[in-house]
Amino acid sequence: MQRLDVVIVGAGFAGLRALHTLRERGSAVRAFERGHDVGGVWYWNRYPGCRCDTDSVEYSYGFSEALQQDWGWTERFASQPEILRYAQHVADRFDLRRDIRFGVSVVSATYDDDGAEWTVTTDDGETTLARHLILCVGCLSRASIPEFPGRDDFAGEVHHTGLWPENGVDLAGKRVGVIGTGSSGVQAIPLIAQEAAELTVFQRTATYTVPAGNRPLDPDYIRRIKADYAGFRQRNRKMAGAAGADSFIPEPTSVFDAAPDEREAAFLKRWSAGGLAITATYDNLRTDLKANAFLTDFMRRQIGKTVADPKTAATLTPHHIAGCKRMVLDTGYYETFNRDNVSVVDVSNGPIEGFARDGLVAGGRTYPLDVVVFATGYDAMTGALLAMDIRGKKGKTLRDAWSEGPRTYLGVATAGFPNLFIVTGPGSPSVLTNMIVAIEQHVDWIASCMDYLRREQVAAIEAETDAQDRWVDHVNAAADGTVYTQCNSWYLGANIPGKPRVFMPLIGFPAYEAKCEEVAAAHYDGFALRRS
Ligand code: NA7
Repeated sequence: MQRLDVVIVGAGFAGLRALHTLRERGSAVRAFERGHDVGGVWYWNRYPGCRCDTDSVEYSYGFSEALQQDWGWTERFASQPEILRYAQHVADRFDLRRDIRFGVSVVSATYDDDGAEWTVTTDDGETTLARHLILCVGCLSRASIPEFPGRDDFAGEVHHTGLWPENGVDLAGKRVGVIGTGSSGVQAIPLIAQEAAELTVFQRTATYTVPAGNRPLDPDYIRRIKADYAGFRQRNRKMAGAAGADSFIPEPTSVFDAAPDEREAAFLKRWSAGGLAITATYDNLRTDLKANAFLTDFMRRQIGKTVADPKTAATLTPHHIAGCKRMVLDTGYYETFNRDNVSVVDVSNGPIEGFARDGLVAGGRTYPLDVVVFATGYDAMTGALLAMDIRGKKGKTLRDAWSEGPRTYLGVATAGFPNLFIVTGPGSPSVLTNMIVAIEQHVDWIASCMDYLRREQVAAIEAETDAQDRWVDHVNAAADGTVYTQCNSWYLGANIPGKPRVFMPLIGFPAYEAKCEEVAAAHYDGFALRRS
């Protein structure tokens, strides 16, 4: 049995960064990854049209000046193949693969209080001992596939966007059904429509989507960024979403003070520029519901301008307020519904009942299909963590500790589970920010914490229950009254039957980073430290 300083679960962007940083600082580290290569969500999400909705020059690591100077992004929003190539390049460049075991899943991790170490077991039966366990399993990595009856009887193919076959799916000449109109569905639908004979979109909730305005990157723009990449990263780090320093700066007026034509022009300018910066046109759109009503109204009106059939346009128009579910970026989404081979079925009132041998049944009607695509999302933020049997002090399971929703201190640690760190865990800004920035901030904080523990000869570090309770209250208070709590979303766990309704990410990135620094400077205030 191998004994290490650190076991990392996952070799996506978080796992790679943690492996590199901790190894550089002298720890014996090993990562376990269920995929057969690095990349995490970008390894698994191979569906047509998959791309990032954060600008590629920002959705990349900032820790190595040589890396950011050498790497060249080709598009404003990078596609999945390009992002995967980037992850592979990072793994090769920093020689990370030699400390990663691919194709194995961690099934359990058990903490031994006396020895202050974790025993980690993988699905091939191997066990590893480690002082620290770092969970880098991703916020949106545990696919959610509704259990519709009759699936085994269905004669056609079934795929989930997040588990897309590596060699693709041949959709030519087929009748395809897509269930779900979140980011994955909205990205895939225009491309599937071009390939399939017929496409039927099963929509439970209409989505707000903004034209991405994707384009090849201008070499002058790249040169400007690279001339001071560190400064660009620094400016982004001061933004609420840790991104958009060049594009998210709000208008200097409150939305209430802007005249109607000024407001319309401001929204239109950002709509035409593409990207999610429209949500930051005025700085109170996400926090003030009355202010948000202006954005909601603007976005609803854009749909009818593109979709030719008024009935289809009405079906595609959301009823909830803009930004309360995660906003989506698209390329040609609404235009797709003007094609003759595409139709949308509203299943909000007549839900999908199950599979028939030759298709899907919804609202009492059978829709004949050859391929069904589940674009039904993820058991977000906690799904991949709770899929493992994690046992802390006195054998308590993480599942029990979080039975009423996740409880963490700073989103990075949880009481009862010493020496366990979660990268971008629930209670941290994570999915409400540029994920790469959130990952790097967490990994650097954890690495400094481990240096401190070594220096001070601390065997075990554990979040204190009081500090954790205050933190959970803080996360809830930050979300109260904002647009995010006004509808059912995966932020709240509402997409998974039986999941506790708790707003999981923390709103407020720059302040969060300062708070983490403050905790570290105060000798890890809120954590109990047990000396060796
Ligand atoms: P999302 O955003 O969770 O979207 C899932 C979609 O699937 C959404 O439209 C759901 O409708 C729909 N859904 C889920 N279950 C059903 C059932 N049973 N019947 C009909 N429709 C259903 O997942 P994505 O993969 O698109 O995106 C995840 C994130 O990845 C995204 O936010 C980006 O951050 C990247 P609902 O809205 O729940 O009514």
